[in-house]
Amino acid sequence: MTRRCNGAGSICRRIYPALMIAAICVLLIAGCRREGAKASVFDSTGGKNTLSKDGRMDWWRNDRFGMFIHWGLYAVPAGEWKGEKVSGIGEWIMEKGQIPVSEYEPLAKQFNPVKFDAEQWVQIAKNAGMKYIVITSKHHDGFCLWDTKYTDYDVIDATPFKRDILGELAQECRKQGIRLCFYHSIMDWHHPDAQAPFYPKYNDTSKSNPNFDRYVEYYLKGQLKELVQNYGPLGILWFDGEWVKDWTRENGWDMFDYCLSLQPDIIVNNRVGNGRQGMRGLSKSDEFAGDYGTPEQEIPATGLPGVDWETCMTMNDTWGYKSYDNNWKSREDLLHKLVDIASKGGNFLLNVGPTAEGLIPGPSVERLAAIGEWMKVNSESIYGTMASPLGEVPWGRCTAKPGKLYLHVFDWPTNGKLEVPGLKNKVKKAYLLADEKRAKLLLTRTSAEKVVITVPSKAADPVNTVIVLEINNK
Ligand code: FHN
Repeated sequence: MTRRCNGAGSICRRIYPALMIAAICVLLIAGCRREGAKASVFDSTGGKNTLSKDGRMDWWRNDRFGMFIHWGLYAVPAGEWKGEKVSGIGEWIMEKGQIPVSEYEPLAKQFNPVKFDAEQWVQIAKNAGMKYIVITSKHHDGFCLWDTKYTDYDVIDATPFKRDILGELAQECRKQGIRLCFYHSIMDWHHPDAQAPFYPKYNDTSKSNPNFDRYVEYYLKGQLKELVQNYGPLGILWFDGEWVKDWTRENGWDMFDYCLSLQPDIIVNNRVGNGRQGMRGLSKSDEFAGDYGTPEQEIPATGLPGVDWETCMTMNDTWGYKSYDNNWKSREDLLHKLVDIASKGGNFLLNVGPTAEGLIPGPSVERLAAIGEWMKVNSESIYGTMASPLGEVPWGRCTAKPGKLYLHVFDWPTNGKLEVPGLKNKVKKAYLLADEKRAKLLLTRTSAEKVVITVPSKAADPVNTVIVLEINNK
């Protein structure tokens, strides 16, 4: 494959030295600015950015629920290589299978997802109650799902499909009022200035690439600018793969400022910085760039007051499509996770891994539809809510708004008496959220800290029935 401008052309040799000097200056400034800006936490673009962090985060804190989409060439082998199953998450087949670039690249010729329908995908997300979509513009394998001028290793130049997937999604998201966001990998197993030379261990974090800064300044930043300018405004730039040895804390701040310079109200996750504490996902401190923490495949045990976080999770055991991974979480479990996360003040980014044909797997569609049925009745108890002010409750979870508590009852009391511990506030009224008449439920205060609600013998929804309490704020 003739590579265009990703590290070999003559023009590059002339502009690179200038770029290098620019890069060093930027990093030096970033370094000393960081010292100065510690106090202002994450809003540090020196006045360039009119919106405060709170201003930028407002929609995100309200919306609570998004769709993660891992899609790319790895959907073609779907977990198998040369007839052998390859263990691990599907999108890592190039690394787990130790596949050379020369053997992996030709997958592009087989990538022809004729059943891809942006309208249907966005509709599936919207019907589930999801308010934003984060799709892999480029994952670790380096393949680009849009028409980029920085390489031919993209859906337009390298595949028979030749349709601008991100362009079609951007249009549909605008039409259906869903915020489009891009996942973008800092680690790149295809780019010669990034981790391609580390073959067969592309993910070798002990290795460094002397040309990595060139990759950052020219390729990574160039493509991010393309994505924001061609498909924006975007909601979030969701970075990943920041654990490579060459990515520094300064790189993180520099990239954070760069993203805000491209779009002042954009949100950038904490994987732009390299302070993430593993799968726990929160940054070690505010020394590291990023607007919010990203726990992966796990939910914090308790709420994290004052911390913005978003748990990302698979529905089975893989992010990218694997034909034989059918270890699907139940719809009940997924709904309980959404409520558990909201009750702790977090967002839920739930993943789908479409097939190489362009279809979201059936079991994912079913589960999202089921969550959507519940959200149609109960979304008031998720959007715009805050973490529960109550401690642990034995029957489920609680979310809150000023003057209101939403009791999410997973285990309906067989005796028709729901005990609510830890509630000192005066309760003015209790009713079932699903009851349009909002008929009053009988309330009894049994102690300074406990009220008992008399409820119907049968739960309106066995998975989660919501009772609303109208309370005095103090
Ligand atoms: O390596 C990736 C993985 O493929 C997937 O994209 C997840 C999603 O958050 N992030 C990384 C693992 O932490």
